[in-house]
Amino acid sequence: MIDLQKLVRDKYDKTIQEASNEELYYALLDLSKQSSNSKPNNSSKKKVYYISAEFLIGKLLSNNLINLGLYEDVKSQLADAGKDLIEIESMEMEPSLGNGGLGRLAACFLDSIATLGLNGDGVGLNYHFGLFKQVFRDNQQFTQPNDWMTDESWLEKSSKTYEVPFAHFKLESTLYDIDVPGYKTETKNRLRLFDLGCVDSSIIRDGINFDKTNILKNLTLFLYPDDSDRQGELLRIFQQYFMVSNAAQLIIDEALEKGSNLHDLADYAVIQINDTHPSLVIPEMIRLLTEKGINMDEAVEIVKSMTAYTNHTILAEALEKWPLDFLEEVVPHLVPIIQELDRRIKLSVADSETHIIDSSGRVHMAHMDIHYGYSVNGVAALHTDILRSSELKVFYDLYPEKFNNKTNGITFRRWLMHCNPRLSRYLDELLGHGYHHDASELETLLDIQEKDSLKTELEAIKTHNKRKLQRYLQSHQGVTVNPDSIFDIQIKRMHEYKRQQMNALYVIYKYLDIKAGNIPERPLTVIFGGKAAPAYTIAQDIIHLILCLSELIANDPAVSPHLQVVMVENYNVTAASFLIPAADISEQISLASKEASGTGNMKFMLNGALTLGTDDGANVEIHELVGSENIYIFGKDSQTVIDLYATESYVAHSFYEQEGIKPLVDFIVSSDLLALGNHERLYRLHNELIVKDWFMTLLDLEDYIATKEKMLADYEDRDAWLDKVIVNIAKAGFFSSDRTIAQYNEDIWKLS
Ligand code: 26V
Repeated sequence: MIDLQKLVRDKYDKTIQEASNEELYYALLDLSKQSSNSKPNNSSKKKVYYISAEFLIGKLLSNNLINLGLYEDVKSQLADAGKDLIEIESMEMEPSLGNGGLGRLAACFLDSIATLGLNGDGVGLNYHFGLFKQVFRDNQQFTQPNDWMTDESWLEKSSKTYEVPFAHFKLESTLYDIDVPGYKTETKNRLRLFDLGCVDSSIIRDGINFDKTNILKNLTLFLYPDDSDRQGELLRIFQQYFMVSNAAQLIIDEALEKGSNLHDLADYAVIQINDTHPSLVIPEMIRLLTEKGINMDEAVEIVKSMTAYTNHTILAEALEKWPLDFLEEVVPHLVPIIQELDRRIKLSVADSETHIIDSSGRVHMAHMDIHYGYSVNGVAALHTDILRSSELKVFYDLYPEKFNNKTNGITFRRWLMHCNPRLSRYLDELLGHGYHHDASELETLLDIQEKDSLKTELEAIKTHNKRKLQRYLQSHQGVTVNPDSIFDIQIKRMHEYKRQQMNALYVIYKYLDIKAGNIPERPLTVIFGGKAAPAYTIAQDIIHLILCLSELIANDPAVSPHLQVVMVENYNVTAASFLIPAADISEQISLASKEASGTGNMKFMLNGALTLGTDDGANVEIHELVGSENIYIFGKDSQTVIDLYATESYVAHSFYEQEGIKPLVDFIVSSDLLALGNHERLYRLHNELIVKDWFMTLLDLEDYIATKEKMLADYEDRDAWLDKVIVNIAKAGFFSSDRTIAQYNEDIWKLS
């Protein structure tokens, strides 16, 4: 039992009642840090280093309290003093050190690695402003720096520093650690974030612009600075090399401390490369080993036996290829090593598609990972199949044994226990605590006889969570939503392949239908959330369309009682934790074959929403697990889509001409919307959909609308709907990241 009164008195000379929420937050920060500090670091011999440019950890207070076993005690002591933990944790700044799924996955993985008692640290960069803060003005997205770092925080400065050599200067790094306590474990792991002392935020000008050439001042300022120009690309290479050189030095250091002679380095360390951003660790590790006296052939073999690569996308534009002369400019000492690695491949493999350096002198990072690592994995069964059969087929033919699938997962500590305490407590009462450690035990929910009270309770929990979201949206952006409506939610990065524009076309359909006199049985609230990359014009246009629709509908008294559109401003992990437990419908509507996995789909399912989705990414596995009667699948399948691309036979215009589709698309440039919006943006989006529509929105639109209408009708049979909800919660256990990490360990890392 902790003495919270004493803690607050010692720090602030106040009682809990007298202390402000901010003071209570800092007192609880101290408490959790002390508690995790008292645990030893995991010190077993072999360790996994999960290197990633992104760790979207979100706010940590509640999660750490849960993992440290302090949550209930703290919550009740606060409640006794009339304080609310939700309000106290709202004082914490969210470290947005990631873009979306890839970064959030890394954060879930750290939680699971620690929880399974495995020795593994995350290694990345300490971006001072992380991902930009999104604000809406004139129905458009604007960007501001997200100043998340405070004097007292989870970051602990360590005494480690390394020298990182660049072409014209050397930089000395500093290392910050964030403790990662597992769920009720004896030991802890860490997230190691490298930084640079001389970074200077005064170079930031309006919004998030800054001098991209001033590396000493900008290196760790922002996550993914805009790389649409040469300077931006060079900065990305500076960041990536800074990250991996530090990582490689740390790995060697820790192995030497444990008694490695470097020849046996692979017995001490395994590196998981999270997408290609950390790929330069391969030549850097070889460089460091040869510097320490190991010959090139052996260094290559050592690195090969300790490096594994995860692919997170099949989108060609996202596969990194750095021009060799850019690398020459930033890290000339790596160039001969990369050339040598390429030379060896060219000697043995004729197919130029597999070469590391292509005929235009560009270095294909993924190719280097596949040739010089021992494992290549995709992140969902369908994704891995597509890698094997098409995207990476030439490599699969060369190295079939390297390819494996690891279907993504999510940590139930954050995405159930923390974000949905009512549901989690109810499941505890019904099922006991076994599912906390073995999520597959959720399936026993299917055996519960008392289905009626179960349904009543699930309904009450959903309503409670809708009210909680209502309060959040009210305070967050002054929007009032109706908790008696159906909550239909699409939250993820803005991207054409994710097809938020298709959902917006549904909204237009519904708006016109209500205008035509078809009043729905129950109001519908369509909620979007997501940031668009600043250089991604069409994604900004889609946000603009959604915001204009939201305004149009809100101001139309004939429609607004029945339909509401909300675009959540600055969607982030915190917002997700309010949105997901409140959802009835989970929108997972990417063009089949394009979403590698998705992880939001898993979070919604676990929290009792039904999926409206295509057979894409992990939706395929959700579909298989819950059965066709418990999910709403629509649209063309991945093979059809792949064939359409191969034969170049998708013609958007022919779909546009269809009777049901043309009026919806044309509404984008109707006088109603043009009166509210920016003409250039709306016309550009309209034109894009008709003449290009690269991600085939119109192909699936009709089926999407019909399936959503069916879903809304089905919602009215509450008994049948809740049966489906129960199956979804019960089958969600497979998507625990504890399962994913156990598989990574079993097949790839082999830690004891
Ligand atoms: C990156 C870029 C960068 C350049 C512009 C276009 C573009 C488009 C997509 C990406 C994706 C980067 C990789 C990524 O975030 N993948 C996500 O990884 C998640 C975790 O495995 C997975 O659930 C998502 O399906 C996948 O999109």
